[in-house]
Amino acid sequence: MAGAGSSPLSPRWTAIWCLFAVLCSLFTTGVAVKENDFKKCHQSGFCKRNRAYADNAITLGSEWQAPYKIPSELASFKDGQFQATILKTIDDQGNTVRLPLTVSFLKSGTARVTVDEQKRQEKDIDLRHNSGARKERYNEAEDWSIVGGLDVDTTAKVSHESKTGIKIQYGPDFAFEADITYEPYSIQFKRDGVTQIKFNDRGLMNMEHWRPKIEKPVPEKKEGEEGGEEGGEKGQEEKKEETPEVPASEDESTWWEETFGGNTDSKPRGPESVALDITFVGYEHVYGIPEHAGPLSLKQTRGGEGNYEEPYRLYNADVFEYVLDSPMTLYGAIPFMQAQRKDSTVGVFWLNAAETWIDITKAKESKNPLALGITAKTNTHTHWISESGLMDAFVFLGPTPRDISKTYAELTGATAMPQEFSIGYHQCRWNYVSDDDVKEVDRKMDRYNIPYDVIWLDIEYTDDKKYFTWDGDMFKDPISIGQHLDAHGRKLVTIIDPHIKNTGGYHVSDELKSNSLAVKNKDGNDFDGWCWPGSSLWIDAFNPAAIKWWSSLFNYDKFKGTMENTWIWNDMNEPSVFNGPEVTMPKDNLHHGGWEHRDVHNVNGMTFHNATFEALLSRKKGELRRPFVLTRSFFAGSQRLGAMWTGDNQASWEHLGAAVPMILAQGISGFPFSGADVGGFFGNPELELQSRWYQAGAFYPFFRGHAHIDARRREPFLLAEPYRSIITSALRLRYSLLPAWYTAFYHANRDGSPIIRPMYWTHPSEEGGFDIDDQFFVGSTGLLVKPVIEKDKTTADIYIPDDEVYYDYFSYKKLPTSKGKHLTVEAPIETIPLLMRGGHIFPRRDTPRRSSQLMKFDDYTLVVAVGKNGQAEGELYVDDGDSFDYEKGQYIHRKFKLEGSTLASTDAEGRDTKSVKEGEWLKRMRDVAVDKIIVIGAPSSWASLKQVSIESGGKKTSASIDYYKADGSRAAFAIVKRVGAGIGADWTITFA
Ligand code: NBV
Repeated sequence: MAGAGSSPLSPRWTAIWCLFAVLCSLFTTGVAVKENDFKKCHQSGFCKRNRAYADNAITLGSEWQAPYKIPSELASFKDGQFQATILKTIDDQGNTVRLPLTVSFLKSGTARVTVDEQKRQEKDIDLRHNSGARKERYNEAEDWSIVGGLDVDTTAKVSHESKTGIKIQYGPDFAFEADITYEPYSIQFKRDGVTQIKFNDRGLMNMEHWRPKIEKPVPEKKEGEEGGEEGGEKGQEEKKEETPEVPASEDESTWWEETFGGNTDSKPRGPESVALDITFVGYEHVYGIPEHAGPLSLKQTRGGEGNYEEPYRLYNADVFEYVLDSPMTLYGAIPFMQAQRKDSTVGVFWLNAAETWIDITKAKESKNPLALGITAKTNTHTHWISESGLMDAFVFLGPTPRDISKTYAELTGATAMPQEFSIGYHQCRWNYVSDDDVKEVDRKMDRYNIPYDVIWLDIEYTDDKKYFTWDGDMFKDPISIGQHLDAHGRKLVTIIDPHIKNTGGYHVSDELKSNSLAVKNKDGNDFDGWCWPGSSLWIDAFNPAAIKWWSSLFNYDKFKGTMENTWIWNDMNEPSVFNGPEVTMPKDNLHHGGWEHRDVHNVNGMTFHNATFEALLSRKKGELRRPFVLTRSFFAGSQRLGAMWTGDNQASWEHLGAAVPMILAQGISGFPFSGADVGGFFGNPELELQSRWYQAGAFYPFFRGHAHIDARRREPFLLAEPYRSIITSALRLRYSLLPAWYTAFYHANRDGSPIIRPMYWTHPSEEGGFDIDDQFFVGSTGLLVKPVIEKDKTTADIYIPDDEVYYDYFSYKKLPTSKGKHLTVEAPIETIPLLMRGGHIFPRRDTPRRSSQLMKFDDYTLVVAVGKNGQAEGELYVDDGDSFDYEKGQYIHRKFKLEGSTLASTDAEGRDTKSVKEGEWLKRMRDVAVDKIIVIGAPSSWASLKQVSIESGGKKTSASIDYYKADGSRAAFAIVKRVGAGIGADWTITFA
């Protein structure tokens, strides 16, 4: 019988009904993304205007006069900074607008180019509609994104200066040069005298300056003509006919107001976009600017065969069932692009948090008729267009991908060292429905010996989608879940979304309102929108007071039912607003400090993620542990706060294939702790697909199985054989390689290197690998993975980037590889195509256990893949996986090296580890040893060995060795057992 709280008219029923209605509406249109819910460039006024501006400039060619110039008397260079005023000519009378320019040369060798608008700096503008918005251009993106690397290099020097321009040398050994031309304003960035990157070379720079609206007589409407600009096209084209003399870019119809999907944007500051053309000279490949579902090597966007018609868009959005191979926007945005040619990598970071579009075209440079036989090089032209904010771009001149990753990480920060459990396997679905359900899944995983670390609770655990509460009927005793999981080192993740049910008597909503910490609408009142809980408010995580308050909500005594092994998932933080324009917030909403949502949209998700991260740092006084927070929305810098996943994919082979390029793009864009829903979120994967997905997922930095509420249960133990065993093997493989993964995370944390690495990143000299995005190396382990992503496929063609030797991971076969060629390997359904590159040593833990915590003090196995020169090298990094004690030296970092007949372990940083005062964890690690060493490709001179000698700390011991001769294509290998050498100690093993 329905209780009083669940009568058909109760809020609970209303919410269920609304959820039902939303779900129905999602499904009635079939499974395709509602593409029409999202703008195309021509429906976004500023994108359309800037594309038109570009078309005009390009059509006019040499007749085009870019209106931006620097009078030499307004330019100066001092202490590593060039400062000038760019004058923008705005009419035939020669009137100008002043745009202050700063070019800063940073110690890292990065250059930063910032352009502002003087009138707006001085707040000398009028806002329409009595708006309470700020008058300046948004200049706080750096407060969220940048955490270092801004020190100016005061040694940067002028090498040439004249009335027409200035040349400034900077960077390592002054190998870099910025060549600034005054009229029209443009910059060339050179390395070793060769131009790499050009700003405004094509004259597409456009900074829409503030201007008052001058009311003009509205042309009379013809019958049948629509009012306003619903996405633009129709109204504009007809208007164009009436006023043919107005260039499309000066068409005012999108300046003062824009309507899309029934929502009108009041645009109190009128048009204010910033756009710039950036040319990568001699570069054919560009990568980055996630998040898009498409190839790693970005496509051209101005039409033509195989190209996109639309620019890449960055406007964080909750895109329902996204389409693949598309420049359409997704949940997160990192406006960072790198360009690659043989032996050279350069990059640009466009620091702007507003809606951004990027056009890409490639063109052969016209051939020099005198340079017979020399093929013309390709230039990649990009055109960056943002709706508002500063023009603020960082230029990286490489020359290697590693340099780019490192210098970008210096600015935006590196991947946080993860909670160790978080790189294990996560079991999620929407939803585990009760205490008992969770415990039952946990027991079954154990019954079938399937390792996993975390079980997740989606939105249904709450009472009526009121976060920080529990559905008391289904989750009667949430603490008992935490305790049950803790018994074998497992964790619980609960979802907390940014929309707060707008209802009285709910402490979160009451406090949010009474403290005025919610996002405001354009009139300054709390913005109310529709989301899972129905009518909702959104925490304004830009506000330091809101972060403080949010933090308090996570204290164990406040968020009852949670304990030390509870961690958090932030979803819907684009933010997703069901009844908002493009399923998000109106752009004229207001945030803390008076910034319009328009200015900050792409950083919004990161601010919420940040608030939750901060909250987990302060759950209990005296408890300081690394937070684990998964986010769906992100921006440059989000890597400091946790992991991301690629959102709502589908259980299809195509989506399986799309995941790796997306994860690779994340990695090279500084946010490598990423994964895709394994199995596919929507739909039901067939068994073969699910198995292949687990095999691929075992090599995602973030590895989580997840499923939609309507999808059938598919926990690995439910699967029929052989699939259950296939998936279990994939999971065990992941678990045995956790030490190698953790070491790869360490590298990401230290120098921003990707955790899984595409071919161009590891082999920047090999052009054949530049567009390969379906295989990758794991960190610096030399493990080369090529997931099978096609149905019924039982072979894999792997591109071999060099002439090292490669071994099959499972069979130890020495493969008949050849540099630059594809190698076909057998890949029946039980097998993951996985190779070991010769020359590497990687650590494993081979005892299968139920969770990573239970493996914490297990002994190690070292796998040595002997290189063609008979040598191999590798690393292990390990710490307590939970606290920040590693910052105080509480870690083990070893370097292993096989040279001739000795294998040695030394401190990778040359530290004298004896001087480190050992804490609890390090003390326990004293008893952890290298148990086994497997040497693949072991020299035949070892064949007669029965023993190896081990020397450590002055003590000599020995261990037995078994040697297996080469057998056909299988390489010779040797196994040393019961080595017993301390994992943290210096030792040498002699194979003689
Ligand atoms: O919270 C429910 C889902 C979640 O399972 C999924 O992972 C998110 O991407 N969430 C989106 C909201 C509803 C999606 C249809």
